Amino acid sequence: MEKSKFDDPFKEARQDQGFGEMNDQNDPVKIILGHKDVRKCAHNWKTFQSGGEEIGRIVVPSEVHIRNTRQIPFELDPPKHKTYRDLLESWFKRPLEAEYQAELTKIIKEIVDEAIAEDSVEVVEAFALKLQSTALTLLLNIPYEASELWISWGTHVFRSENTALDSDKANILYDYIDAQIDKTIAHPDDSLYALLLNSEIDGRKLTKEEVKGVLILTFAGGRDTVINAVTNSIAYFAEHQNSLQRLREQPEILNTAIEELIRYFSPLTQMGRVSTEDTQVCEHAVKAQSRISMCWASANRDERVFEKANEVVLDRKVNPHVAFGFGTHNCLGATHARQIMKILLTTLSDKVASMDIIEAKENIEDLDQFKRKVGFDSLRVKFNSL
Ligand code: HEM
Ligand code: EMZ
Repeated sequence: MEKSKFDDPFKEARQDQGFGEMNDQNDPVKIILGHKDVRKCAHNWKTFQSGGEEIGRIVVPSEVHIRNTRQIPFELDPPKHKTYRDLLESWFKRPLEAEYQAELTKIIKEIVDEAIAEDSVEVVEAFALKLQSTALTLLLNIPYEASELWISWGTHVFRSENTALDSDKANILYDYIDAQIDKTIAHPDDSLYALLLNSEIDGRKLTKEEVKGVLILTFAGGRDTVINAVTNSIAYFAEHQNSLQRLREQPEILNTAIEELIRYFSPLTQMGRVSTEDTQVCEHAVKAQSRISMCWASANRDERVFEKANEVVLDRKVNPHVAFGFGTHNCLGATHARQIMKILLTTLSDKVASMDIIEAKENIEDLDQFKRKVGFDSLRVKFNSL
């Protein structure tokens, strides 16, 4: 059995009725599975809201019991959403700058060289978490050393092994961000914290709580997703040595290959919304104030949209995947995530001849009706130098 294979557990339900159901902490979720329906719901922010009263309820599993800070701009709807998003847009485009890419290349080369020098590496902790955390220092524009503490937190910020939601762990992140905000007020610098503390909305400064909301989202939203994208890519190229060779010989397919890997892995399985009115999805009633979710992972395997949907086609020509979301809330961190993937794949194809998987423990998400592999709890790999 290939370790890098990610099955589509949604196929039958998607074809039969277009949705599935999950009893998440006694607050059920109707999981929308088809590509067209997912895009329709994501587009319809008036009916399917992100910014409802109950903070954390749009996340599946729901975070209402572990979080009372609103994540910004994620848990806001238009027109408010745009005012905050406009503050962030150009900062999150910095990964397109040459200097940023040079720094990121340095970081990634060092991690790959280290991996080659070892007999074998546990990729999730020693490679992907390290890469994600050190790269995040660039996005926040703070010293590299800050990443050491984040790495010590382990891969998840809201979860620990066997606990989907761990409030003690979440509090470590919240307290840390509070302290960083106070530190930046006392000693202003050029970080994302400082940018936000100096920003104004509707003629007033952002509150500390709002700044905290942006930072929690940046830490949480960009953590597991990047770790899974990186780890799953290593597993894929370990088992498809020819594909690594192909990237070496045909670097012009690199961007297309990245989109395809992101489609295939869909590192964020789903995201929810709360309905503002009695309505219908897939000819099924949805009551006001109930939850739906858009299953990006299922939409990305919809056979009506993607030929050979369950295969990785590195040079796939048309690829309208929704792994980074769709419409209003499309991923703000996508530029950063794509640069990480681009530099990682280039560096691997430059330096690594092949990789051998020695041991793998899969990470399976439990969505009641569906069990979905999203990545690995651990993946031990031997990197063979070119
Ligand atoms: C939004 C996926 C990396 C920050 C989203 C959404 C998806 C997604 C599907 C839409 C959520 C919705 O519609 O409610 C991913 C994937 C990633 C990734 C697959 C990696 C491969 C990152 C990174 C960051 C980040 C690295 C930042 C450090 C955000 C933010 C939003 C968002 C701030 C909310 C945007 C808004 O509400 O306007 N992401 N993400 N993401 N993501 Fe990502
Ligand atoms: C939230 C979410 C953001 C949530 C765009 O997605 O990512 C999840 O991993 C977090 O648990 O709090 O940040």
